[in-house]
Amino acid sequence: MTAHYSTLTQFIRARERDHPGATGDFTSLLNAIGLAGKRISRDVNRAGIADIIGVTGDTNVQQEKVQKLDIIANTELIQALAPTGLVCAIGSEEEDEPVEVEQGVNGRYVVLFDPLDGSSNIDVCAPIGTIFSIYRRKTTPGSGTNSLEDMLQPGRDLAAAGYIIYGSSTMLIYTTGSGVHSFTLDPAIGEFILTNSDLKCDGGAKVYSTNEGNSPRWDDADIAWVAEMKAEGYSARYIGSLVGDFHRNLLRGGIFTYPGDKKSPNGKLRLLYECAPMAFIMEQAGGKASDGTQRILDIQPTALHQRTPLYIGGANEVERIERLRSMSFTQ
Ligand code: P6P
Repeated sequence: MTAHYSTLTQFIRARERDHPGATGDFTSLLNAIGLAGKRISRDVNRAGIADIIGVTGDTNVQQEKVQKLDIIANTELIQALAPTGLVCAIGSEEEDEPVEVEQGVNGRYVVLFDPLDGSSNIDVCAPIGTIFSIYRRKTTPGSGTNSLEDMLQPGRDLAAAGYIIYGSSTMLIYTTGSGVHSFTLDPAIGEFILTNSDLKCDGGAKVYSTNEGNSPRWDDADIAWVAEMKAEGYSARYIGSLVGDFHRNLLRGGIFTYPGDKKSPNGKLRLLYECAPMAFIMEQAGGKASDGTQRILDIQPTALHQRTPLYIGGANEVERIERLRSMSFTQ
């Protein structure tokens, strides 16, 4: 039997053929994101040489220092998506407000992304990534789009979500709700090659991933949960880059948490372009994602950059912390 060698485009086209009436729009969208991912991968891998490491001196709407590569990645994603004519508006961690896309006035999608999550880790060569959400437009084309209405949709309505991780290799992982598919970039030919057509989070690794440095500000449920993990022999693994921590747990099992605390009751991670896309992927891979009391995918967003506590990974671990948190509420 010949080896099944599928590029990202071949794989998506084959699956579009499974959906009668598919227009090929989705292939164009994901190819555009893949193109931006190839450019960002090239830039990240030569950052120290091309003098694009470091900060711009600005701070973004998140009050975080903006890295030069944050802006480069943000620009490359917008430059790749706009010409498709399929995207009416773009939401980005690096943009205070939605970006209306002139070429996409009749576009049927909105795309939100964190262009380079974990970018403060670039200078130490830790894995970083692009995280993206794709929603179907709710407003009528030509109706003077209200982009926020198109963007503030719960994760359960996502058309697709994915991430590109720039690590020891560059990988693109996405789901449209029919399983999780992973591709590895072959830089020699500039193609993302299929590596797993139905990725499952069933590795069973006893790993918990959280920033325990914040524990003095945690509530008793989070403190109790980590104590239980330690008592049961779980190992701690924390890169400090969501895409890196998430990808390890997706492949091997385990749980990642970024709880709310006394200083930041809603935690640090953003719902629309970090937590919801990762929750969609994790649920499709057989895991769970919660804010401690409800599914991440059921949260109705009210603001573009809103944050949420995040507990994501193996179903058993997430259910355990939800039980603990419900008990602490009754104490
Ligand atoms: P802390 C990176 O800045 C990021 O947004 C995520 O990628 C990562 O999971 C988190 O922040 C790390 O935050 O407070 O542990 O450094």
